[in-house]
Amino acid sequence: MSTEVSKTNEDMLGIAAVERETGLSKDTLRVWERRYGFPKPSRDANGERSYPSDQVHLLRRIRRLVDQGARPGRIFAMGIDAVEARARGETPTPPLGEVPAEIGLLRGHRIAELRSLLEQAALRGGLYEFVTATAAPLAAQVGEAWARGELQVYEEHLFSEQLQAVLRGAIARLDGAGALPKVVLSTLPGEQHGLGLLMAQAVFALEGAGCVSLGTQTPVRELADAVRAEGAHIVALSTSGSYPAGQLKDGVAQLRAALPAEVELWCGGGGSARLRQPAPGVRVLSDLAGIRDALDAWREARASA
Ligand code: B12
Repeated sequence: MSTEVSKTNEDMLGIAAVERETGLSKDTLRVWERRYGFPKPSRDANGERSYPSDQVHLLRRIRRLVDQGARPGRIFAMGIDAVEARARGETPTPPLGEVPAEIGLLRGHRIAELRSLLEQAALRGGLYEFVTATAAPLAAQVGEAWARGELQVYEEHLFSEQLQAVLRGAIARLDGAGALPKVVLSTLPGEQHGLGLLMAQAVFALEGAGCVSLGTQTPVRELADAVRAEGAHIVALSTSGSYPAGQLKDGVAQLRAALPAEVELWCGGGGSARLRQPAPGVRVLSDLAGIRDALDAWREARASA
């Protein structure tokens, strides 16, 4: 299956036409672009904003929801599908399956289109659905295509860069100021895989935790220093299946010993299942959905302490 995402000039509208079509003022269009990263116009030959018709269609749907009383910040965080479904009194619909189109764009080196397809998927279905139902399966498919020799290493890097940018943009739009618990996120030295870490950060932030991500490969001592400096309550580690099991056990044991006793250590990612009998104070989360339950348990324990 391939989704046609190329644009001809006739598909593109200037800002005045978009204002007429959607009823959203030019100011609103520019403010949303700056604040929420959507719409995302390209520039025409004169440097003026130029909007493809699929973005105009989404803007019309957003306008309808705003007219019904939905706040734009909520629409951009939850996704249009979820807010529309809620307005109809239904549970949210699953996101569109666009995986093959995205890999097709990657192989065709149509990177700007890949990026906007990912951004629109995140906007339509909301960040949680995007992470669990689009980004994670897509990363796995890219990995499989690479393992079969259908994608080159640099193409996989290009993909990771686009997905990271989309996830970082969406996370930055969530307001985590003063949120509890405070979670420091990283991977152990030698673990370069950072997409799972970002996905976990997105879910922590959506569940109302305060996130401090150190990126990948933080030395154990530095991680413990960061936890103390930030006054964090939890360390979340991400480990892929390629990380050597012995190194993982040693790294987790060293980190546990370096952390204050009251700070919890939560491990996730494809490699963490190998921590079969985790030491006291170490918790293995089997998937992203486990973050919500673990946070609920942490908050309950704190409330009753
Ligand atoms: C992109 C990518 C890379 C990029 C990473 C770039 C980056 N900035 O992240 C680069 C090119 C660096 C890379 C390198 C390698 N990679 Co690689 N890579 C991938 C790919 C395509 C996606 C990576 C990814 O982040 N996955 C991680 C997430 C999305 O998956 P996950 O770990 O299962 O996590 C899920 C959950 O567990 C959860 N989760 C993750 N973290 C956390 C944390 C918490 C707290 C919680 C609750 C949940 C949670 O969220 C995820 C979504 O559900 C995968 C394919 C795949 N199937 O994942 C291969 C893959 C992981 N790589 C693999 C390999 C073999 C390697 C290399 C060894 C290749 C080589 N020979 O050099 C090196 C190792 C580098 C290193 N030292 O770390 C293999 C691992 C095989 C295995 N044994 O499992 C995979 C599976 C590809 C494959 N099909 O063979 N890779």
